Amino acid sequence: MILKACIFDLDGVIVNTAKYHFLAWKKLADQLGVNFTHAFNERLKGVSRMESLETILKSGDIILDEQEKEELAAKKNNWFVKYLNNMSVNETLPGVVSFLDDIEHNHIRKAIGSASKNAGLAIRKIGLEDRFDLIIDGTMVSRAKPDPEVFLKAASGLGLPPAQCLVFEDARAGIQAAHNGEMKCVGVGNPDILGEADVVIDSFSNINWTTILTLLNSK
Ligand code: B16
Ligand code: MG
Repeated sequence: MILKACIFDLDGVIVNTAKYHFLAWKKLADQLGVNFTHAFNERLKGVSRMESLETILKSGDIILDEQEKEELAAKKNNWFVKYLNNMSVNETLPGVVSFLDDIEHNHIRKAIGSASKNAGLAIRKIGLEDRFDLIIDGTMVSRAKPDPEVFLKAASGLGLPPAQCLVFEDARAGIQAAHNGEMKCVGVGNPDILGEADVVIDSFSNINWTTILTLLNSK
């Protein structure tokens, strides 16, 4: 099947908003007296805001009602949005812009498939809002990754069958979402964590479309 589009996760693939999610969750976890480490944060990558909060509360054996949970989620989000607003274009991850240029040159279409309800703001802050044909974010889906909804919506928005779309993901839940949607997936990051992906790259530095096709074909 000939690939005609790339669907990019946002956080950890296009921009390192993960460090801001970490700082904001850590602040909340500290207030709740819950131990919060980078290893724990790994489990929240690609996972929705409410599910992330539930995971933190569970690890601290904290039981709250819905309204209290909404308040905590809003608190975390306010901190996170403050970090996003201070972001600049140079926080785009290495090699991303030249990879986008190269796939454009190869007539490959581009979409964002992100769980984040703040995806639009993050993309604007790094000045890439005009580089994507389509953005599907957390405000447009009702089921979180590993459900494939976000990527299937991106494929159908592009007017393509899933098999013609290649997903780029930095989180296990996202790789599983791509596979659940019958799409191939390139893991971006640590191969020890992303071993389920079809191929793994450590970043987009020195990666072009030919490299990706070669890696996929050598599988
Ligand atoms: P928000 P992605 C995900 O973005 C993040 O990886 C995850 O840590 C976050 O909880 C989720 O978005 C929701 O974000 O609170 O901004 O709606 O990796 O799917 O681009
Ligand atoms: Mg991600």
